[in-house]
Formats: sequence, C-alpha cells, structure tokens
Amino acid sequence: MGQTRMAAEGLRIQTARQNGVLTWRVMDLFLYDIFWSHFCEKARFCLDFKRLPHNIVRVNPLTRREVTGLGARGDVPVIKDGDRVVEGSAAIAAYLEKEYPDPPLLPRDGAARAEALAIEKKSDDWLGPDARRVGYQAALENPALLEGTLLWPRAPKRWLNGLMLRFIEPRLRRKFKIFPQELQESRDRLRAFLPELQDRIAAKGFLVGSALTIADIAVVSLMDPLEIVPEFVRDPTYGRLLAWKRGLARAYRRRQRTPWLAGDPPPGYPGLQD
Ligand SMILES: N[C@@H](CCC(=O)N[C@@H](CS)C(=O)NCC(=O)O)C(=O)O
Repeated sequence: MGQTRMAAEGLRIQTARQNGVLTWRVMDLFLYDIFWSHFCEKARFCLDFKRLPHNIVRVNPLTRREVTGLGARGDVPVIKDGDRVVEGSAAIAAYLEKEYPDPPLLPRDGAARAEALAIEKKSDDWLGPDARRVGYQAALENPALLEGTLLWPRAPKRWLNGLMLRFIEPRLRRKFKIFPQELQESRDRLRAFLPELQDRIAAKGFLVGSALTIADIAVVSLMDPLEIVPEFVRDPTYGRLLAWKRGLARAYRRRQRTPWLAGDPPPGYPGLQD
C-alpha cells in the first residue's frame, strides 16, 4: 500500500492506493493521552512508527472525563479513529496493524509473530505495572520527581504541593498497589525478567528477529520508569539492557525519562528528554 499524507490546518488527508484505486480519506485519528504515561508512550510509538498523523487529546488525570465521555472505562491510552474507539495499548497496536499494515509491527513468520506478541503481553501484564510501581515509590520518596506532572513546578501553585501530595499519595498507592509486599513482588519479577530480555537482545539488537517489532516498542516504552529507580538504573547487571533501550529510543526519536544515576533527583518526573 503506497501512502502519502499531508496535513493542512489540522485537517489531515490520507491518500492510499489500494488495488490500483486511489482513495482519499480524512484522517481523524485521535489519541487520548497523559503525557507521562508509559502505556501512552507505547501507543504513541506505534502511531509514529507507522507515520500516522494524529491529534493528541490531553486527558485530565484526575477526572478522565475526556475518555469516560467516549464511553471508555477511564484508563489511557484510547484512540478514536472515525467512529471507532479502541482502548488499551495492545488493542490499539493490533488495530493499527490491521488497518494500517505498512510498515508492520509484527514479523511475517508465524512463530516469530507469536513470540513478539508473547513478549508484548508479558510486558503489558507485568513489566509496565511493575516498573510503574517501583517508579512511583521512588517518586513518592522524593516528591521533587513529581514536579511537572502531578505536582506544580513553580510558585505560587508550588506552595500547594504538600497539600496536593497528601491528597494524591494515598490514591496512587491504592490504585497501583504501591505497598511493601507488592513492591517486593514487583522487584523480584523485574529481577527475573530484565536479564531474560537482556539475553535476547545480545544476538541482533532486537528482541525478535532482525527488525523492530511490537516487542521492542513495548519493552522500550514500558521500562522507562526504571530510569528513576536507583536500585535498577545504577545496577550494572542491567547496564546492557538500559543502554540498548536508550539507544533504540534515541534512534526512533522517543522522549525518555532522565536517568537518575547519581546525586540529587533529576528535576521533574518524568524529566522527559528528547
Ligand atoms: N493494559 C493497559 C494499561 C493502561 C494503564 O495502566 N494506564 C494507566 C496510565 S499508565 C491509567 O490510565 N491508569 C488509570 C489511572 O491512573 O487512573 C494498556 O496497555 O493500555
């Protein structure tokens, strides 16, 4: 499918040649997004990889009314493509692959495809939530890391951060189960899974086969909160994996959290860098 796309004053038009017929289609693809969410980054990465022009709708993290208004549960990411609403990064990746197959997120070979999808699933089910849990724990211990996202970075609003933190901390802990036992389980799972991933990239620089797949997109995006967790980011055991993640993210021009390698916390969680 040959495609050319152009954007004019927010109206995006796609021409696609399918079966020799040139069709025009107004691109009204919307991503409902919270900019520091690593699951949203996974969806953004897929959209950008497929070079799909889209509009970003910023979701209020406290009310989520932009997504509940669509009939969605409230989690992000959500996309709306015409009148189709798709919730969750895995469903979004699968939808995009079906509707906009070129370039592909999945290998052609059946076994490799299954492998890539299995890594994506394990990353969605565990890596994403585990990295988020240990990431928020580090941030709650060092609230400066929350400035710019959940807390205000500048006075005078900044003076309300203590109050705001007292309001959001118990909610965050309940929502993402940031409690001692769950934290320990997350650390244990990460310590088992990260070396597995590290072994996989050794051969060809990608998790499956010799090209980027949804497995790489999921892992690179969902690992990102670990950049602010000293016990992972400063442990040389994971050095090769983190270097791979940073290199791939840079190659695809993804924003990443500032690694907290030494000294004071990096300013602003997630301290996103280009
Ligand atoms: N499995 C879902 C997970 C999405 C998810 O956990 N999203 C978080 C943001 S990172 C969310 O919206 N949580 C609800 C909330 O914080 O209220 C996916 O792959 O999209």
